[in-house]
Amino acid sequence: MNRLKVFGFLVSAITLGFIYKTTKKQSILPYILSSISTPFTNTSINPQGILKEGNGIIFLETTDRMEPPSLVLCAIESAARVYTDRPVVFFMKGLTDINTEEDEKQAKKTFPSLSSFQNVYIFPLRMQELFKDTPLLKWFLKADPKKEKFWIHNLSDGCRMAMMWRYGGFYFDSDVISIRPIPEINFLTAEHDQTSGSSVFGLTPHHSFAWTSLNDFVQNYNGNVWGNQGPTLFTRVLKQSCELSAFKSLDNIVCGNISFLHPERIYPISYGGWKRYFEVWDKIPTFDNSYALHLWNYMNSGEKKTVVIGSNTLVENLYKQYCPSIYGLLAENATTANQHT
Ligand SMILES: *[C@@H]1O[C@H](CO)[C@@H](O)[C@H](O)[C@H]1NC(C)=O
Ligand SMILES: *[C@@H]1O[C@H](CO)[C@@H](O)[C@H](O)[C@H]1NC(C)=O
Ligand SMILES: *[C@@H]1O[C@H](CO)[C@@H](O)[C@H](O)[C@H]1NC(C)=O
Ligand SMILES: CC(=O)N[C@H]1CO[C@H](CO)[C@@H](O)[C@@H]1O
Repeated sequence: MNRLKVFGFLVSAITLGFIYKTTKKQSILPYILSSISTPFTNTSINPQGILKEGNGIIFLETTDRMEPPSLVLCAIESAARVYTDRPVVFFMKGLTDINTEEDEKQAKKTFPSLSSFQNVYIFPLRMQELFKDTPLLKWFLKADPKKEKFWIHNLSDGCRMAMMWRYGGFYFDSDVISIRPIPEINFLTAEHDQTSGSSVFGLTPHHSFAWTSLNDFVQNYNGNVWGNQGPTLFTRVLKQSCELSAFKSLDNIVCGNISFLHPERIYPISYGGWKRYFEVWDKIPTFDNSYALHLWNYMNSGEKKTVVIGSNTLVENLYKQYCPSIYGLLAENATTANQHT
């Protein structure tokens, strides 16, 4: 018996040695090794499992775009750094199947600035599946995207609420830079007195606010009016539960079991001032009263301002501090580009 084992061992050793020798030149060895290790990474993985605690941070890409701008990568990285103990999930419409840990690893390799974060996950956004068992399914199947002026925005508003209904947690727009944890569970964020933003909010799974909003979304759907599905809807539904008074201090306004956060918490620079993010400030603000910063990317869709390395703008300083990985890659590229000129 023992002799047989020794023999078996020798045969394996010789075979491996042979494979190694013959494949070294073409360096197929990594492939052989990775196929040997496949059984260990073929563990299946899905959003239901990852988000089962109801405390995930959710980002959405509702277009087929697969190369997100750096601001999107910054938003996700900053959340991964602030919420180290929570899953940060980026759902992308353009992504096909992610079924195993290996698929996940490969998908994350496409985003080098995110690949080292253990709490970041990327999954396909499958709308029909997402809308299943919600009032949105019928609306979605009936809609004609080509005829819809604000289709992507309408759709994105529907997706975020369906996500919160299904999984709970926090929803963040992909132009929101996280700077410290939001110490709330069920909350909406005020853009100004009486008006709720839809860029950042949190709910427990299957919260009544999400269900009411999904129904309201379908009933009052008007894709022609900008914001009808987003801020207007949030405010409308919130006002059903309580009278919103004006903020007198930084304290939240409590509305049933939902906290309504002061504008300073997420929108210390209001939408009219969005260009301030792309300007150089005498003194970099510390945003001590804010949890995250909404950069109003849709206000920027015309001018398409971006972070410029070495410009010392506010946004560059925010990148340096809150998403140093993507900042490092951008800076590296800028250096390389300079060397060529
Ligand atoms: C990996 O898992 C999938 C199902 O999740 C299965 O179909 C496939 O055969 C598995 N592959 C290996 C190499 O075990
Ligand atoms: C929140 O309050 C509503 C009533 O306004 C109630 O129906 C719902 O169950 C509550 N949800 C949670 C998670 O406490
Ligand atoms: C850096 O440049 C390479 C080559 O042009 C490009 O593929 C990559 O996306 C750039 N990285 C960043 C972070 O912009
Ligand atoms: C299904 C539906 O009602 N879609 C609306 C979305 O937006 C367009 C205009 O952009 C409206 O005309 C549709 O009624």
